[in-house]
Amino acid sequence: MSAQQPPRQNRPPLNRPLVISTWKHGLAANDAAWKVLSGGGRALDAVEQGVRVSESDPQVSSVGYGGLPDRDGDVTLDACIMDERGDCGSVAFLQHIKNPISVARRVMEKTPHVMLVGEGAYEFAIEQGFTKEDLLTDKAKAAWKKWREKNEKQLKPEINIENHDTIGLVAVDKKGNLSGACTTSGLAWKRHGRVGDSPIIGAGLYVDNAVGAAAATGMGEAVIRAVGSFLVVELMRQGNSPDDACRLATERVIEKNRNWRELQVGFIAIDKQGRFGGYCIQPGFDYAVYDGQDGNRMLTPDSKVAK
Ligand code: SD4
Repeated sequence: MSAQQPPRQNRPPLNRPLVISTWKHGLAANDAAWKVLSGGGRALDAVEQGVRVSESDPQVSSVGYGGLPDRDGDVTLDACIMDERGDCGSVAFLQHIKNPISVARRVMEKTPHVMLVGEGAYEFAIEQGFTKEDLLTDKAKAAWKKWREKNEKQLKPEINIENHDTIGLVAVDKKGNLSGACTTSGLAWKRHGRVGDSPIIGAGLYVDNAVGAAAATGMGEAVIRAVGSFLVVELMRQGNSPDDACRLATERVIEKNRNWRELQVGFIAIDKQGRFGGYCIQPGFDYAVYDGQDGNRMLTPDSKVAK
């Protein structure tokens, strides 16, 4: 028997379209994604339009413009996108481009590659008509200066504070097609050149149109060790609900990371029917859900560490 989907009799009614995304700024991203989805648009367009809102918002301090810089004061961005056909594109360690998700989409659509990094990703973006911009806002620069004065050597981010705000957003459209996007400036004060989970297909994001889609947020190194988002989707393929799949994948992250008590990881997931869920290690993570039944709202998932 194929392990592609849970048995037909167990399938709930369809809840489509649907979009969910990480953290509070997910509400605004969902709004933009919903405009595309409610008009009958493609999930791929919805996820790109959604996360572009967070990337362009200088108040969101871990994504795109306004993101906190690395320890040298440079804003370096990671992003990836994946569609219902399993096509995907990614950029990592990209500087000076405000909307890395759209560069990732161009990598997917205009090149034979999946991932471009650093200077090569930047040159590709310029070639594609993106403009060079200074992404370090005065606010982010001031925070960086303060961090340097306070503790130049310490790189341990404060849980839910200095390492949050990555946006992972996954959607299913009216036709039942799934897509996802993930974009971040990564851990604040990271070493120059560090790449996290967010641009890595399978770690920060994974989509399988036969099953579901998942995205991760939190300490990227911990997510990569467990290939977190791929694992969530595989657990749904085995019949687990999105909530259970996120919980079981978080348990795996815990198994693979001895220092799990000191870090945050959170997952969100949807399945093809439009069920959704999330789970995290530490309390403090929440996610935004937009569907036709209840509109756009924040939900708090269960966590390993009690609230
Ligand atoms: C990273 N996963 O670069 C990202 C950070 C993050 O919410 O998710 N913050 O490790």
